Amino acid sequence: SKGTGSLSENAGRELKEGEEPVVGSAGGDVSLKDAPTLAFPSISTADFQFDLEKASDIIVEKVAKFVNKLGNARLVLVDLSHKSKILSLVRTKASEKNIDSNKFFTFVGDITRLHSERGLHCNVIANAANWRLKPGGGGVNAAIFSAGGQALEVATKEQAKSLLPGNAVVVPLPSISPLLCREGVTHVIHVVGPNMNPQRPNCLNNDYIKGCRVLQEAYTSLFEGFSSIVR
Ligand code: AR6
Repeated sequence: SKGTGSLSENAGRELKEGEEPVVGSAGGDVSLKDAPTLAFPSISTADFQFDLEKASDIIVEKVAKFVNKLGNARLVLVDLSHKSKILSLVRTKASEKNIDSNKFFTFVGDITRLHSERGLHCNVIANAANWRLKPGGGGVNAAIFSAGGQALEVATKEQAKSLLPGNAVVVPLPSISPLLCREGVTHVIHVVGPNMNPQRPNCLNNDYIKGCRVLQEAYTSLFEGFSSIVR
């Protein structure tokens, strides 16, 4: 049922998790599936142990600020499970702010397999990276570097050697990367968020004044990076 149907079929109905919005337009049914789309994970909220309430406030605030500056482009917050707490917090807060659900929605799936397994085409994906921009470490970083192959590692090194928390770097993918061949992902944007995990570098020791500022900067850098690709 994904990617089919017209506006009239879908009108008045809430989109479920894992479902794509579909709209009609004058002259026939036109799916939004080819609109430029950024899929991004919730930065810092798993391995980096950032507070979910605070993170969800920041995600919704930054999405609200950017979503209407991106033309027809879409922003999609992704997580692995239907039980994801961050997805449900963000959904609630986004609907309270009346954010257009055609332009921003949540989606359940592996961010490295959204097209092949879930039928959602995202031309850009974001990574919750580490400051060394190195593979491994678990979470979405391990998944993206593994799916991107050697080509992603090489392309990343060409753009930056390291990244401070709050910053993002846009990496164009070479055509040999499986993320491009299989998933149609043309760019990965690495983002380093604030870290509250004492076992990881640059721990902020629960300083949420600084932490929130760094997370806000991280999403600003991410959405500005996406905007530079879309333009
Ligand atoms: N697809 C979609 N979402 C995912 C996936 C996936 N394959 N894997 C995890 N998530 P995390 P952080 C979600 O821990 O907290 C690494 O070791 C996950 O459920 O990946 O910023 C790096 O090297 C959560 O909602 O990132 C860094 O050192 C979100 O992605 C450190 O972890 C982010 O979780 C960064 O930690």
